[in-house]
Amino acid sequence: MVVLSQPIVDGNLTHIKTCKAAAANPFAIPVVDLSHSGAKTLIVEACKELGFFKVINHRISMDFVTQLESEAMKFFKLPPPEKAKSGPPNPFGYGSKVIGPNGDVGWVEYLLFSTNPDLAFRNPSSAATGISETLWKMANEYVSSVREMACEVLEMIADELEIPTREALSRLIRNQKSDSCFRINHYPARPNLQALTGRSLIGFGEHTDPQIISVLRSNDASGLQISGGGGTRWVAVPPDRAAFFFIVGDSLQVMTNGRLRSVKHRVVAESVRARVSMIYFGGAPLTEKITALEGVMEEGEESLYREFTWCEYKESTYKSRLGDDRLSLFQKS
Ligand code: GA4
Repeated sequence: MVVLSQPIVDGNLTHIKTCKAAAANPFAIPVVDLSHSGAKTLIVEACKELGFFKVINHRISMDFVTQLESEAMKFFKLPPPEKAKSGPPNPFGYGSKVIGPNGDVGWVEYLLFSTNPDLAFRNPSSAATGISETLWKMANEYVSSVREMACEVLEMIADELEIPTREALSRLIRNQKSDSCFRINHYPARPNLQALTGRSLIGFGEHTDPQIISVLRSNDASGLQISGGGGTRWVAVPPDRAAFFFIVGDSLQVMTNGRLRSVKHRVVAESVRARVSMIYFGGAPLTEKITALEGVMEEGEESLYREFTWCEYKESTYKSRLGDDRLSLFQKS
């Protein structure tokens, strides 16, 4: 699908990219039943082929998740000046339309938190935050449960790849110093836009996640698309409010020397329903070397990437634009 930066007819939206309103190709997204004995094989297959899969039977209470979602919506319904008290997101806090520090924009507003050990904005200006105690508490509890599930999945990956230490990956995000974050995105509905222009707004532009693994959960509004067919087309991911979607990040690609692949994804804002998604990004501690794990390489296999720490990669990430190929800077030629 071709993305144009052509302006659309609406004063405050002219800077947001649009794409054809037509749906992306449907595609069978791999589904993993976490309680099934063959789960680890399916997970690794999906991570190799697509870098993406859906998890069911995960034991996380959906009532709790729905409550957290409505708490988050209470925040997003506050008047803009109230929400702005929790911003700007540099890098953590409330943000609206602006994504990251280098000029990316989208039809989205969000809360971005640092997660370790507890949720924080690490931004002194956001002391007078409009975020309720309940939202902080629930978001913290949510992150702990999702982190545990991510650890379980990372241990299955290590097992299946026959990495000698089962905790080689999970220890990185369980670590008190793990540099992880949590984001709640709200993509408001935009009822007249498609009728007016025949185009859809880009909510969150295409990118790969720099961390190890991301866990996404959304309400029933569509919009998430992943790059499929070796990067030749966009594939629509049907929403499922009861499931979690796992996204392989750049760090995991490096740690498996390219066996598992980070996947490009984006969100196209739906015109009729507002989309709310929550994403936990599991990252390594800043000083950790991001390099192929012991036991992953075949004899004589060369590392595809030069050695770097998560801190170096993160710094380079924050210098890049959302859609840049960040890993190519670390690839051996
Ligand atoms: C993409 C994945 C996560 O949402 C995120 C994003 C971060 C941000 O929103 O501040 C970045 C983006 C993400 C990659 C490139 C830089 C940094 C915006 C941006 C333009 C929190 C992350 O870790 O990297």
